[in-house]
Amino acid sequence: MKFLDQAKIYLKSGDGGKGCTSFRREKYIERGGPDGGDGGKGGDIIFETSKELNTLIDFRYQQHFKAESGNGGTGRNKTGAGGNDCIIRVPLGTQILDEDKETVLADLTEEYQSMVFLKGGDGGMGNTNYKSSINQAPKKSTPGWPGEERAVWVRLKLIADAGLVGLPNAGKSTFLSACTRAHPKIADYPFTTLHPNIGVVKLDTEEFVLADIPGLIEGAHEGHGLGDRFLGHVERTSVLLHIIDATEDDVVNSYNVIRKELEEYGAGLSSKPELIALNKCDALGDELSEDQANQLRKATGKSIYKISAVSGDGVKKLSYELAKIVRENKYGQTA
Ligand SMILES: Nc1nc2c(ncn2[C@@H]2O[C@H](COP(=O)(O)OP(=O)(O)OP(=O)(O)O)[C@@H](O)[C@H]2O)c(=O)[nH]1
Ligand SMILES: [Mg+2]
Repeated sequence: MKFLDQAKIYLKSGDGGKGCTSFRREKYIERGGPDGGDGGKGGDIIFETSKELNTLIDFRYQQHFKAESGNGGTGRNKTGAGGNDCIIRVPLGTQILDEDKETVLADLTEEYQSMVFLKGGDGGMGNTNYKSSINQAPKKSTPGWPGEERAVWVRLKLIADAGLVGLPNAGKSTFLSACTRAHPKIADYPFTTLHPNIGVVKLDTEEFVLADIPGLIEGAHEGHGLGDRFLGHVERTSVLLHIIDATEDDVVNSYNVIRKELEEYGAGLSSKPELIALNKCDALGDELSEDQANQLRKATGKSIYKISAVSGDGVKKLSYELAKIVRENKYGQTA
């Protein structure tokens, strides 16, 4: 699947149609009054969410969107036809940002959410509107109001319930493929994952969406590695699963590097509930992995889940723990 999570696009709503100047002309009726109709309204620019989409890739091929202009009014008091709206379909979790790339103008998080973003211009007035007791034959009509024009950024922040974080090569994508039907790229080198992947973890009676993002390294917030912009995709999750490679010499350092990046990124990531998994325990054997787990326990004061994403050991249990936190966070249920 191709993935694109931000794009700049140019929008223009339709101009209003011109009002018409016209006079009634019929046999035997001399000096028929004004009968110029109003112009039609220009089409709106509308954003609409669609569950079928999960990337903004379509914007790589089209950046300009224009709604139709309204038609001009005509004689016999006929109003011009309104211009067609331009409907732009976006995935759930899409934000519309101003050109500064910071000010959030709209946040489209719900299914079938539809939002008129730029209104089409109103149609101009036909001369019928200007008829008065002192002017029975006004020639005046007005042009339509212009549509609005604006450049914006669209940015996708995936809507997932749980997010995977960790250093490159820790086994995040392997974990995703172990508990969902997603098939992310997995390989024995850093930065295998270049864009987020999502999958649905299905348990007996519940399910949740898990997001896998590219690995972070020290200084990611300053642009090192792939940077930290993919962290946006786990901003809306209920819980983070921090995956640590047990075969690393200093697992506590691995943990701290990522925690620091989460803090630097902000957006509440460092205060989100976090579960810690020590992965690749199969490669170390029981004793050594217990040593590593102890180091982490001591340093963090938290439970450490020993797992192997390759053999599947401990993955189910951890999935249930994640589901529990998601449930509590989303629905406020503890049972
Ligand atoms: N022995 C062992 N190897 C593992 C385990 N989990 C992952 N690996 C291996 O570790 C390497 C990296 O795995 P990935 O899942 O691609 O790691 P990642 O964290 O997604 O890496 P990036 O996408 O680069 O951030 C691959 O060669 C995996 O086969 C595990 O539980 N045991
Ligand atoms: Mg990966």
